[in-house]
Amino acid sequence: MYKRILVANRGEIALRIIRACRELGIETVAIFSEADRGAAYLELANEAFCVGPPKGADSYRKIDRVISAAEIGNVQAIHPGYGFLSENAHFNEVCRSCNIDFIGPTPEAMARLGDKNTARKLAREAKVPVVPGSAGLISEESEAMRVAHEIGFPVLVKASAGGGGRGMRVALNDLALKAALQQAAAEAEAAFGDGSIYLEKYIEHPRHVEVQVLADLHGNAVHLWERDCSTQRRHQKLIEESPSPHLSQATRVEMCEAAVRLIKTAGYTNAGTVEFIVDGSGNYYFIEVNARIQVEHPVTEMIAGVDLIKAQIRVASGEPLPFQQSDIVARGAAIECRINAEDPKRNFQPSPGKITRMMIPGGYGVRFDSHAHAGYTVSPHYDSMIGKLIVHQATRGEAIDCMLRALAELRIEGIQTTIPLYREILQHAAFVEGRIDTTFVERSGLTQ
Ligand code: MV4
Repeated sequence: MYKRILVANRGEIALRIIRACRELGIETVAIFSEADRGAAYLELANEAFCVGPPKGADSYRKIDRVISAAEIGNVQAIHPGYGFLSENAHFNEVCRSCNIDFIGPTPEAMARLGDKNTARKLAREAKVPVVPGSAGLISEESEAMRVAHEIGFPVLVKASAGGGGRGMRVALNDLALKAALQQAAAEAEAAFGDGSIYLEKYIEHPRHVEVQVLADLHGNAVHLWERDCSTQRRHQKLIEESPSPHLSQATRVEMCEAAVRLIKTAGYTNAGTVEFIVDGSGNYYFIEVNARIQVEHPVTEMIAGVDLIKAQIRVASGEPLPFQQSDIVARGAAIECRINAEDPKRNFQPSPGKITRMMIPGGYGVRFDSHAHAGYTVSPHYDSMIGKLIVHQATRGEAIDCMLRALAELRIEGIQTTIPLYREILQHAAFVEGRIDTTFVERSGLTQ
């Protein structure tokens, strides 16, 4: 096991990783930008280095500075958290060349799955259902037309380098498809320096269901069941839950087993998420792999009873998985609300500033993962998430009641937050009945 690791992140996930390390008896080296100087969680690390000015691009994303901190800090491994350098295959490779373990998949597996077209090919190879569409990349307009007529409109043009909804265009007919091809390619070229595109049938009103997977360096891989992340707005997840409501047990098992086949085929190790969309008839289709620990991992930890961060560190250091698939039993229902410093009444405008008062909920089945506290100043330089409220109860109904109670206890004063929105969503008939898809929030009128 490692003696000392560097946490290449900030905020709640840095705190979450430091806590796991402390329990494992591992020392931690933290990094911070000038905007995070003096942050409370830095006190919990054994050492902390400033890596630059407030902007993420000038600090947490700067490979040379992060590696310098790792070298001076004398660590054996780096945990990248989520965002920043977490899915950067080049950084992953630099770690390897510096003899520092990257706590995540290999650079090769990361690059293979980071490219959506390659990931789709691997899925087909693993007999994992993909959305009907082009066999590979589209290079000719005529080819796109042919595929579109074969699968039928509406179609979706996707950027191979994209993800999380960037570089996607829906087309309803030939004329719109011509424009969509140009726009998606141009957007992807500008954003990722790679204008490669492919085509899929557009699935309307899909649910977003993702499968948590975990694999060691000895060929063992398991899934830890699914999370439903359909309750989102403009590709920003709001609420995540497990199990996914209205998913049949047969489909759930099939999907989770498909996810394991895919990561085995890809030679993927460590923790990852296999994303699917599920249509109104319960058909599921692979869309992409997230090669990192995700924000919503606590939902899975609660229902599966596995500390995913500790598991990541253990498997990265070479330990075999301490359990097999049959040991991973899903128990009860868990829900997470992302608490953001945003004003839902003003189009989710960021609301940075000083938290003057904060009261944290507790009680049976309540967990609050946050780096914020009374007196903490939310910086305008980063993602506006200031905490995650997670509940775990025997049933979904009880989890909703528990979340409403916990949200009523949670007081954050001095800034605007998304807390009031969650109280409305959790009482909305469609949510209560589990009739959620990726269009639910926007159609509900709750965010107008
Ligand atoms: C789709 C789709 C419908 N049909 N693919 C959006 C982000 C990226 N992960 C994939 N996404 C979608 N792919 C086909 N063929 C609808 C979405 C989508 C979506 C997916 C997951 C979560 C939220 C979403 C919101 C809008 C659209």
